[in-house]
Amino acid sequence: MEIAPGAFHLHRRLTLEDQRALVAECRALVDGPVPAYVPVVRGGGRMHVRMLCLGRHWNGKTYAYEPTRSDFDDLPAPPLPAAFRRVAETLAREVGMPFAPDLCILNYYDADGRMGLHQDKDEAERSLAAGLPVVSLSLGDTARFLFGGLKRKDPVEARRLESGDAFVFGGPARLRYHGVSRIEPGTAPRELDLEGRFNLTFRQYDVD
Ligand SMILES: O=C(O)CCC(=O)C(=O)O
Repeated sequence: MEIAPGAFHLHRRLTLEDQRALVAECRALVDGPVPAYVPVVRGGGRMHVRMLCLGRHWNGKTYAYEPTRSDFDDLPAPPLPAAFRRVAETLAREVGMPFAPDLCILNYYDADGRMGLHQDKDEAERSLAAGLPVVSLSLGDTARFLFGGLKRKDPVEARRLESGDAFVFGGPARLRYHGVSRIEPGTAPRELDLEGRFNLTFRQYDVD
């Protein structure tokens, strides 16, 4: 399960029952009073996901975190649900990493969804230096997940992230490039009654 130092792929880690509960909460959130939206990033490109940040908002124009969505509608980021936080803490503990997540980026991918290779490096310097992990949960359709190195041009490994999988990268892997090249439509477990994919990435903005 440790695929590289500090990077763990926990295959089918969540039960279907847990997945169903998380999917119900994701659905309510993305279509709730502070809905998910398609960010337009620095340079003018539209992302290929619908995004909703919980706990803290990630601004796609400034690449900085902020309490309200000043790049879109000025609404406050909804709080991080306690149940989400507990799942992420448990997963980090399982792989031996300290973690007190206070924010989550929830992305919805439709059949054409994807995300270019990038590093998650907008959290506080101390959080990155401590190697506090990113904990990622996949729900619904399978994603072709790309996991590279610390430089953009490093070789990239493709992994299939299935519904219920967790992927944790911290310590020496915290700043590795990663992305999603495509979704495999129609692969979500029937029991979830979900077209597309939710991905939740939990982070801890700063050390305590
Ligand atoms: O959807 C995924 O598996 C990756 C998401 C991601 O890279 C991110 O939110 O920064």
